[in-house]
Amino acid sequence: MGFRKDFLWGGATAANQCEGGYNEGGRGLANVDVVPIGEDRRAIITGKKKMFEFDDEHFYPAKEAIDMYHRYKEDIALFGEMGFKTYRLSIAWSRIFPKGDETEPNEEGLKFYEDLFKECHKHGIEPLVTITHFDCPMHLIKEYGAWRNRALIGFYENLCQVIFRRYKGLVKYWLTFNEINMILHAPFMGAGLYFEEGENVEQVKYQAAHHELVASAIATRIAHEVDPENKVGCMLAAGHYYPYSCKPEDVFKAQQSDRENYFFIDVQSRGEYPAYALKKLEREGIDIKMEAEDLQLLKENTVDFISFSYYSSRVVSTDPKVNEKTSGNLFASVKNPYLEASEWGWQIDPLGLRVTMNSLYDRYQKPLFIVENGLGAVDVPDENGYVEDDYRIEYLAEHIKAMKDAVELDGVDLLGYTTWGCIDLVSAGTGEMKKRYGFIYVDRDNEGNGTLARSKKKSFDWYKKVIASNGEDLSF
Ligand code: BGP
Repeated sequence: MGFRKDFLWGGATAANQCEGGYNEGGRGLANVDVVPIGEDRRAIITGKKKMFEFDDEHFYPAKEAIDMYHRYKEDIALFGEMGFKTYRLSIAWSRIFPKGDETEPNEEGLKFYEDLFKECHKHGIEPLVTITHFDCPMHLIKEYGAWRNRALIGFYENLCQVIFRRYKGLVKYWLTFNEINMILHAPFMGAGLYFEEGENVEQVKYQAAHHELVASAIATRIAHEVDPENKVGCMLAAGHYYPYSCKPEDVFKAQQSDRENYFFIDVQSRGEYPAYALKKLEREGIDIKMEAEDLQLLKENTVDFISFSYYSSRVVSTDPKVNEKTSGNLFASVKNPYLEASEWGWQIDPLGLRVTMNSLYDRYQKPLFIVENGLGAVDVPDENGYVEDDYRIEYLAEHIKAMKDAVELDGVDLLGYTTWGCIDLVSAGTGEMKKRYGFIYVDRDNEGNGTLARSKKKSFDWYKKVIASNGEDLSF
């Protein structure tokens, strides 16, 4: 009973939110670099406001982030001390191909990740690598219009050819696109899409999504060709939709809303466009241009496992009077009156994790991997940088209990669990440092002040114990 013996406990980060070193080692500029903190951020990440370069009025937190580019050895040692079995990180595309369309990769970038993966293995940690976590080289955005252009498939394929070969034997778990459904909610941050005046936004998003889906299938094919040991997963920003009431219209709306997100995973896992999606595209006049080989590529190269992020469930209603909204992971949702919320308004629903796991497992019948979950909170460190973060421990313990129920009582096959932001890092949604998720505190504030020193929070030792007991001991 309990979690599998080889359960992959660990934590997750993304290159742009922790590395910094944005112009070092030959790295090129990417969309994720030019999204500032502040009130313009939302318009920029959704592709409504153009920001293709740095300007003097804004602060860009990803430039330096938490400087993991220079400090990864120290950080990985701390992950090792907690007993991590896996560490989820992403490759910055523009470190390997600074502009994105070169034929030869940048050796310095390749070497950086090779050293980092070796460092992980030194501590008995299996890397879990996201090939793209929101990043797209700026040159591909300016010259090609990012993922709206089919040429991106070829550039992504080059990236995959290079990294699968170079890291053979060092990496075996891969995710093709982080939160692939984010293209609908944050198209500039998620896929480099900026919309020109008068452009059919839905048409562009779904065409770009098709390109990503084909690219994901090609990546899966190459990964399996290069090393049959490779395991490739898709990655969904998950969170089951609840109907606000049992009114049939609400229930139907909840099902429709889930499908907006499942669409991507249906293609990546089942290998074809689902009937409901084809009907929707037809109804809305969205015409996706495909090449002859696309459907076969999708069919023949489905993913090995389903990974997802989970922070909260979501709620929909058809009643205009039920309109109190809540924030959460860039998805609009009606406020759930039964749930508490984090300081950022994200509602807390551990049982929703079990519901979400069951929905995904019922639908795909493939192993699941929870690759993001956690509580973004304000931490107040003492003079030694120690934080008594009982609120975070409580959040994680409740979610681990729920996932254990899904495994033990419902029979869901779960490969692992990596908490989001295992070390404090820059928030994707807001650009803040103040919104912290880590077991490790990083001395840096929203304005970029601080020594960048690392210190352990109370949750550090707690998680260490959780891992050592394979999820049996959640006490604190
Ligand atoms: C997910 C992203 C992560 C991460 C997380 C938390 O959508 O994959 O990159 O940041 O959400 O969100 P935030 O940073 O906005 O709190």
